[in-house]
Amino acid sequence: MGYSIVQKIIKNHLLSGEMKVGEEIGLRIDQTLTQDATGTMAYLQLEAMEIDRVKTELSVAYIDHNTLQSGFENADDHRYIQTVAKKHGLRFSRPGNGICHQVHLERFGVPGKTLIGSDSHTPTAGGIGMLGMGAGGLDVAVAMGGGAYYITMPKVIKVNLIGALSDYVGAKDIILEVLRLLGVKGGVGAVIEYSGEGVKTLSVPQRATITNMGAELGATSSIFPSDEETYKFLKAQKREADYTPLAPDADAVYDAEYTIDLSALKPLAACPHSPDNVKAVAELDGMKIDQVCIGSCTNSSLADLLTVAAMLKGKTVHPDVSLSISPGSKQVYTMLAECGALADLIAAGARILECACGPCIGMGFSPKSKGVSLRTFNRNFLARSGTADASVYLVSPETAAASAVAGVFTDPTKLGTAPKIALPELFTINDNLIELPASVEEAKSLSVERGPNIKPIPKGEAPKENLECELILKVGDNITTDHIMPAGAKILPYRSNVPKLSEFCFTVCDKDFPERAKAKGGGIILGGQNYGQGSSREHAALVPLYLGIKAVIAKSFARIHMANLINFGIVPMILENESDYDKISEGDEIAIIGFKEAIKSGDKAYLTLKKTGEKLTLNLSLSDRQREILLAGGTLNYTKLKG
Ligand code: MIC
Ligand code: SF4
Repeated sequence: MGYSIVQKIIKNHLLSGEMKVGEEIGLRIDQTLTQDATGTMAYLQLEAMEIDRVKTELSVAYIDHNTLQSGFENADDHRYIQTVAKKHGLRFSRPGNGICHQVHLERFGVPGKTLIGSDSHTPTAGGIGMLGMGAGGLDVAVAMGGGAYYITMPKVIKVNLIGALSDYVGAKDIILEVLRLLGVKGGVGAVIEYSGEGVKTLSVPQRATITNMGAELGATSSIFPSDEETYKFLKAQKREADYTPLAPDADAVYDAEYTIDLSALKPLAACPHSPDNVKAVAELDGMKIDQVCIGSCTNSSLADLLTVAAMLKGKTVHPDVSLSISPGSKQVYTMLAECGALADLIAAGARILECACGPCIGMGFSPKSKGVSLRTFNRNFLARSGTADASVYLVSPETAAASAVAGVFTDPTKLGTAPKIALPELFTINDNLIELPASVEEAKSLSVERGPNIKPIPKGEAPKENLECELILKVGDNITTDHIMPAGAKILPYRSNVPKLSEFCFTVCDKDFPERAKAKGGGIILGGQNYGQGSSREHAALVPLYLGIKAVIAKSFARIHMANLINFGIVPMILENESDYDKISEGDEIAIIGFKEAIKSGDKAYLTLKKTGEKLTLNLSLSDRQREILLAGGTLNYTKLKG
């Protein structure tokens, strides 16, 4: 039996375990990336593990999330990351250089290699045939120290692309179609591999839009073959030496297969508040809108923004609409300026923001009350925009531009023939905002700068024999890390300050949660399906740990969040019978007798509901390594014990 692309990469990087779907495997990681909102924690953990020098082929620390700097906090974090990077052997991408995934694709990604990043959209690198995976900061720190990264051997889902996109239909519409087909849980435990004749018609930036939003499917990663288009892209970046062709074997076997006819696709939109709530733009046509935001790691490439500029040229953004544009990288921004497209955007009334995440993570540009916002981003979770009652729709740059001018939701295919965008054979390359690390010798005398906002990381504790506490919070299906630990301009400055951050934990669902958790000294949380989907932020585990949460029970967990819970010693348990969910109410006193023993060796634990005496069965689907970590009270303690 032949191998798929992802199986080939895994085979070349396998450090432990067997390549059997569902088994835990350890992978050698060639490259890592961090961004600043998760980076401070990752580097504090790197320091705590006493790793002097990174052992990867390449590690890059990006500053792209917390760039508002409305107080000293972000600037302190930036300086900490800059000094820690220099000392420990990492490249540092300065603020202003762009969004981590866009810059990594342009300047560092290599087909066939592995990359983990403390950001869930790290699979963007799959656009050039690299196996990119999102991870918690602690896992990234371990990989920087040369340790393995553990995942469960994924299934491989093949998405066969046939035909070619019509005018005004974009790569975003392809991934929205995949989301419509598979849903936000549809990729859990799987890597999505794209193949078929249609692949050849897509450029690397288009492919990267698709692999980027594989995160919204819950997939471990998404990947495209490495072919002539990949070569063309790398050559344009003067990196053709990094090219290797990559294709599946002719007899590769897949766990599932879907076919999408690109020629039949129409513009799509993900409606509030989930990326899989997909409708045709034609159905929404005419709906009044208030805001359009173009950018984010999904759709901020040169090709995307040249398309938008061509559509806006000579026009004016509708008076009732506010349009923001954030270029993905300094390279994109520079090239837009060089060819005059930037002037067209400015003339049309676009509000140009710096090349960073910006409104995507709620850093400014919150819509008006009950506002309708069209965004080329990847997430439209409740309140993520900063306005809880706003309606956020995820759309392509083509739909965004057409709607910005019309003032209403507009199907761009109505506009006739689309402008033809020619990409240059050579991009403008200037890596002057990427600072190189100090030499081993120089590094010895360098010190790391730590501002007062950087507070110690809470420590996990070994579990007690029995767990007796209150079910302190009950939530529904598809709870995102934006519910657990919201972001946005007010909260993000405290990413390095867990005590302060704890004041916001779960407030999207229940504004009294932080106070209640503090008053009761913690407890257990009950969730539904796909608990913890979305971002890789380990704060969604660290903050509950700080508030005394010992375990989370759910119908199912999202991959990265489950790994983060284990890393910080919070025990994830799965309801054996999903219908038991209805038997437990918030405020119930519960007991799990033999809790520690179950973690040590059991597949099951038994929860007694004190109000009725009824016993419910919980599954502990853990590897031996994960059991040891939980028994030690988290990965930091575990690493210390292992010496
Ligand atoms: C996001 O898109 O939610 C983020 C902000 O990039 C997160 C990381 C974070 O919370 O810092 C992600 O996707 O992992
Ligand atoms: Fe930044 Fe948004 Fe991409 Fe997250 S999804 S990395 S916040 S641009």
